[in-house]
Amino acid sequence: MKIIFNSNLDDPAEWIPELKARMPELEVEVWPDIADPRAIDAALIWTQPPDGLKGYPNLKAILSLGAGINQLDLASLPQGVPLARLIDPALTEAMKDFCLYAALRYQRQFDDHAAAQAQRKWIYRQPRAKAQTRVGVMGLGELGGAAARALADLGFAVRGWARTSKSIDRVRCFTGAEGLEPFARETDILICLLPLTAATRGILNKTLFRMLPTGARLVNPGRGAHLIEADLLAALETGRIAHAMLDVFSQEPLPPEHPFWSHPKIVVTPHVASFCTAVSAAPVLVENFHRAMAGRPLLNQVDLDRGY
Ligand code: NDP
Ligand code: OXD
Repeated sequence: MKIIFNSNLDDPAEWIPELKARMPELEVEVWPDIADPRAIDAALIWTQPPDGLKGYPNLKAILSLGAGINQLDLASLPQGVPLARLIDPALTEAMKDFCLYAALRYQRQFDDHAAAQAQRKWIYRQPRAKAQTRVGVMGLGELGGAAARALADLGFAVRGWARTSKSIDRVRCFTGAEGLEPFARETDILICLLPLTAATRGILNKTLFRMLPTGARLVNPGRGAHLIEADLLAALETGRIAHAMLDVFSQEPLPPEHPFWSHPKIVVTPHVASFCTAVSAAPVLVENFHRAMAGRPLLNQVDLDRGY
């Protein structure tokens, strides 16, 4: 089996040995050094190569190097080739940890303590108990579902919102457009783990912010284009949103002149909420290479009509 590898984020020198250790017959060609596009069976990519994938007539699968797939420009992918996202246990674990960290950071008021320290002020205030701290998770899929469960295990009052109805132990679940307001009205810490689709683009906006209790916190490890940036800046100004942790941005890397960098109520992290490593991802990828060659459904296959 022969694949094309293309990524500006992932080093093929790390990935190829891990893949070949589990599948010695695998041949990997790194874009742009492709000898014969007709011989390529599958693509392992973060983004499409600049000349796209339509010139590879025998592709049996496209495997994303990310859990999100919006960076692939779905409309321009070759028709009829199955696409899979990359989900592995290490990625889910890291996202869970990020969400636990964010919720604890806000519940224990560490941002307030940092602001007080900058003014040499000793402000003793007891935090609200975890059970009284309402964390709302938008998106209850692989990552949002795992985060919601972990937050509930830690003792937070957890609510979740998804497109279709869900039943998760100790998580109050809300569904669809009509469920958004009741979900948001009692959410102190809002975590966005939605995929980026036409329906979710710009969903973190002033209408949603007005539904949240005054002083709510926003955590966005989803995608930058979920957020209307000007609406967040305005909500931070009025205090509707007290603080935000942003991991993803409409433009990445975030340009040096961007106001988020120096905003006192925003923490910026460089798309590190979660990550796959070659070691953790190789077993899932190799399983998908075998499935592609056998014409079987892929693990984590994307529903192209739904867009995620
Ligand atoms: P999944 O596809 O497993 O889950 C998506 C969830 O969002 C589902 O529960 C789905 O609802 C819900 N959803 C989708 N559309 C809507 C909608 N219109 N209204 C309400 N709910 C909706 O995705 P993952 O959990 O694996 O990943 C989520 C996102 O996290 C990725 O797409 C990516 O953007 C981001 N990510 C970020 C990383 C980082 O480091 N910052 C790392 C990895 C991922 P339903 O279940 O009803 O279909
Ligand atoms: C992502 C990833 O999709 O890092 O953001 O996997």
